[in-house]
Amino acid sequence: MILRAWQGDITMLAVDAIVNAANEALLGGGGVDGAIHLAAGPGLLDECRGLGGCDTGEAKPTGGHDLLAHWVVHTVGPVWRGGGHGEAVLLGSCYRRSLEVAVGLGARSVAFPAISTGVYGYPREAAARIAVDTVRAFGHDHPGDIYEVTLVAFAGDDLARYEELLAAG
Ligand code: AR6
Repeated sequence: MILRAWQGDITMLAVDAIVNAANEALLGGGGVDGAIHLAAGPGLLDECRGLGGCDTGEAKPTGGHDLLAHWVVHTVGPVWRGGGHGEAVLLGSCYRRSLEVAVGLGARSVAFPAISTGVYGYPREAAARIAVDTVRAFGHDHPGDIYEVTLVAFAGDDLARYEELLAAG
């Protein structure tokens, strides 16, 4: 599996599946969730209404509607509450479950935003480590299932942080 980092707007990516950092209602929101719904068009919200929400650490798929991506995998990251409330396990679960769902769809390329690091307040450094470690572990455990995973950096020094972790191999 190729694991790479890229800086920009995830809604612009022509990959098989993009991951959405949603909330448990799965009915849209701000941040990357808002950007994805805006770019996908109202059909995405219509489809999300039928999903019945999603637990934190879990993931559910929809079509990509007007996006370039064929699918959106909606996952719900943990709200940061100081680190002693299972946040790291839940964040790792978001990455792993999103990849499992993507494989189930037949996706070969997947892009992730930095789940939980915006409104949900997860420290960016710790979150980047979990993202890289969890996706790498998935690639080792499921060789050949996914061709390429893109970690999308949007804010601040996320790109440099991802690149440092990827170089450390
Ligand atoms: N492309 C890529 N990354 C983005 C984009 C974009 N277009 N826009 C923002 N980011 P957040 P959370 C980055 O707040 O912390 C929503 O209201 C952003 O810089 O979108 O998981 C949901 O509905 C940050 O690094 O998601 C939930 O209620 C990362 O995406 C809640 O926010 C995640 O920030 C989820 O909070």
